[in-house]
Amino acid sequence: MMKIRVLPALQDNYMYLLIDPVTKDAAVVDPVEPDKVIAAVQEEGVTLKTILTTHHHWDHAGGNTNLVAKMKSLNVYGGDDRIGSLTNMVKHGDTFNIGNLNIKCLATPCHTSGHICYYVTSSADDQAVVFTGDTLFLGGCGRFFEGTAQQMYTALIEILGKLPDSTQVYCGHEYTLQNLKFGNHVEPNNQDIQDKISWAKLKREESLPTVPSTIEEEKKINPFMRVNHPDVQKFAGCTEGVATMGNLRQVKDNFK
Ligand code: GBP
Ligand code: ZN
Repeated sequence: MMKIRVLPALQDNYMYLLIDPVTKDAAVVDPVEPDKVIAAVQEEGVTLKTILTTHHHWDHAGGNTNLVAKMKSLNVYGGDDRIGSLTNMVKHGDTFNIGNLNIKCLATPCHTSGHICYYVTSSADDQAVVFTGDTLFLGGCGRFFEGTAQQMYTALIEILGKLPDSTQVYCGHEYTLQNLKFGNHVEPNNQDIQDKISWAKLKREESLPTVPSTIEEEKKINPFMRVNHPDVQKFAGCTEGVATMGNLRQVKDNFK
């Protein structure tokens, strides 16, 4: 049992309020606009105890210091000492609780060297979600600012790709339509991508978020999670996954 409020911020960022409905304890992921977070916390009648920071980029971590000043005694988790007001430096495999919710830190260096994804499970049922920041987007992945194709391969295929298929994916930006357009360029015969484009267009016309997806769905529609698929390798002109990852990222960096 857990509740997640999607809080759109800036141009296309997402902040998330994560609530344990039993204890009313809450955490917020990447609170770049503190006033919107405080309004949601008041509406929900919950106690905000924790900030979960995915990475140090200002559009994710840039609200930490202001929110800490306004709310006091917040624990600020993250995996990079460039994160403002950090109190709890975490590493791969670290776990802690928000009320009855269990959080597991997954280190996914590449977009930035200190990037952390947060995998959340509830002890009351088998619901699981993952907050993926700028590592995994719906239908895409983050640029490799501070890492390599091997590192993104490890993140997407070996770590996130091995979470249960039903895990819900909440990412850091609304890039879904641009990503799917690239996916369709890579795999013009992938019907799942075409169906998701139609669905995402309807959502965005109503100004609704396209999050969450699931790990199962990403494996069907996200070219960066499909680098071991023959069609994707053929597009990339490669015969194995890591080189395919590198090629796809290079092509996407220049894709309009
Ligand atoms: C778009 O709008 O479609 N392609 C984007 C352009 C994450 S934000 C913006 C863009 O490059 N976004 C970044 C990204 O990784 N996109 C994936 C992709 O293009 O496929 N950011 O705000 C970006 O990380 C940032 C902040 C970067 C501080 C560097 C610093 Br330093
Ligand atoms: Zn970023």
